[in-house]
Amino acid sequence: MHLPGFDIFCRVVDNYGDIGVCWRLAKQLAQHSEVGPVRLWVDDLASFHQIEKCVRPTAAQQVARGVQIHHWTQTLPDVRPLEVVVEAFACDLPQMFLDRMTDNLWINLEYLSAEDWVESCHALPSIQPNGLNKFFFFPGFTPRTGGLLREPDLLDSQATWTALPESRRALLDKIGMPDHVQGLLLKGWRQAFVFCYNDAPAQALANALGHPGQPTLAIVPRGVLPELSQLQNESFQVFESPFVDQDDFDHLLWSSDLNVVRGEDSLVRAIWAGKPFLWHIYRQKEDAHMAKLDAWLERTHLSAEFRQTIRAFNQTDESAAIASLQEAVEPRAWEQWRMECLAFRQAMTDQTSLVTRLLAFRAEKAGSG
Ligand code: TRH
Repeated sequence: MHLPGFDIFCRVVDNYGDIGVCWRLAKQLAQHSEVGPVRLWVDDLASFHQIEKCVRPTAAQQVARGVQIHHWTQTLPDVRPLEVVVEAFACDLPQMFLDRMTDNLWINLEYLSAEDWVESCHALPSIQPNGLNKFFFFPGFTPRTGGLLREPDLLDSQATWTALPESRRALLDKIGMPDHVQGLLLKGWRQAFVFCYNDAPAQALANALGHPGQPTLAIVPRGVLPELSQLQNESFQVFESPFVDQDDFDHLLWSSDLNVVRGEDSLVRAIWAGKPFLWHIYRQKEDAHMAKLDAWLERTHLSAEFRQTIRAFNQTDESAAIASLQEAVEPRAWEQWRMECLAFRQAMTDQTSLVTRLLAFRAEKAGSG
């Protein structure tokens, strides 16, 4: 059987979202029984190394997790493009590739959005100067979009991992958490994982989570929301963690009671974790991000009170954020929030994954070509 190969091009523009999404896609394709070789071309291996430690920042070529990784520089090796060429986030393919593409399927993988227009733009072609069609592939939350990245065995892996208390203990050891801090968790402190942008309402988090009846330990990746550690008190403590591989990033989300996430990859992973979470969306000019947030909140079917909590967390009125978050972490509301996040996860896992849809799209195009 002919198995399609994939070339994925990734330019790291800012932060870790670009490489985060491309690395998940590459790993999932490489593990798929109906996919041939997978090559990932990345212009910034140092950022890549942050989220996958086995990637060597100085290697021009290397293999990791079944993916051939190439440093994307001015001079590329003399290769023929594989059947499917994925240009992530309109990163502009190298001329050498454009010149050599003939009947390849050219996909532009777009940013994730829950807005309505995504359904009408998903999978549309656009004819390019080299005569090929480039297809716009939009990830999304509905069946008429490109779907969300999800490993086929994700929920089983999560259940197996969380069933073993040793897994969590090993993870906490690995991130260097001292025994006396782990002891707080053993005593029943809530664990929050906080990966937000630095303009998040730190005071709201510290006030709401630092309740004497229900204290919280926040695990915060180094460099994220530094203000939070100045707000520690007897019922709110902060542990600064190092950057970990994506697998352990997921483990941190799975083992936390509350997650605070930010870009598109961490948002999707928080959905899969199935725990209460706050999405701290990337702020844009003229509050354009609020329309994106509202479109997404609509799709979650969360109750109005939790939508309000997430909205307030993304707005400048810190007292509103404190009040709303304080209500959400009260035991009855908390349980409701937890159930609703599980229901949202279920609704999303009932849909096919992005890789399944991408392969179906490729099969359809191969059949019609
Ligand atoms: O890094 P981000 O903030 O990226 C975002 C998005 O790209 C967004 O589209 C862009 O507009 C904005 O930057 C400027 O957040 P995101 O998308 O959640 O990606 C983070 C990645 O880093 C994710 O794959 C998880 C990974 N990660 C680890 O693997 N280990 C870690 O320890 C941490 C903290 C993150």
